[in-house]
Amino acid sequence: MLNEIVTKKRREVAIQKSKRPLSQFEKDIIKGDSRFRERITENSWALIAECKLASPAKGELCTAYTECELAQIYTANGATALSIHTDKHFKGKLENIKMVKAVTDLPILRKDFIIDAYQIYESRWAGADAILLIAAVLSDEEMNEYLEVAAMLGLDCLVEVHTLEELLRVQKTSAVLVGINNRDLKTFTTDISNTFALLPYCSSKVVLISESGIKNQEDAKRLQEAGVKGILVGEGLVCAHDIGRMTQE
Ligand code: IGP
Repeated sequence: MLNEIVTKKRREVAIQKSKRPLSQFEKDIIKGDSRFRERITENSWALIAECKLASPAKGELCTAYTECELAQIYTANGATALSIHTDKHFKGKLENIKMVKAVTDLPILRKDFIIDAYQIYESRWAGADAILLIAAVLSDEEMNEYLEVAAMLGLDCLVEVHTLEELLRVQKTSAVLVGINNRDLKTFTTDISNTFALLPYCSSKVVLISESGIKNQEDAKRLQEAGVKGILVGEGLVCAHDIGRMTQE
């Protein structure tokens, strides 16, 4: 699944680059420091609430709300930051960042498969505060280059790992925000014990976020007690009976 998505993404980015070269919009990019990492570190516990309408594994997840409506509910109920999908496998598009930005003050993470520096410029242009970098699809050179480009533009990075090998690679870079993904992107199955298994290998220098498969308050509490700084939750919120209450809890 992951390879397929990344192959499509490379094609998509190549087309986009020829349709709208960076030189055409580079002057419109507003640099300046993002508040994403700061928001996460200044709080004792962080919830990155993901406005997730669909996923490749489960199809449609939410029909009752739009991304903007979800963003408003999460903001009103105390989320720390928001994650917005811009990849089409999740029913996302780049414009969603601008739309959501208009209805919230919370910092926004662009959720996509970043495989080209062009997408980092595009993220800043769209108003994202942070981008996701997935170690599984990037070489060490790419990771270092993208971290540098993002820093130059004033964007924060959440660098995602799923395996110990990826965690050790990422800890050799300048990454500070590290996400342990409980979802195996090859099979799309989730298991939060992945966070507990990798925790002993995490450097004290990184700020840890546990991502995916977090279903309820009990999962959140166990992760908090184990020492992670925050969680990234999509389905668990979007599929809750009372989204607002779940966000608060
Ligand atoms: C949210 P969940 O299980 O709470 O809906 O997961 C988020 O972690 C997940 O969407 C995600 C993801 C990714 C999706 C994390 N990393 C990389 C696509 C690509």
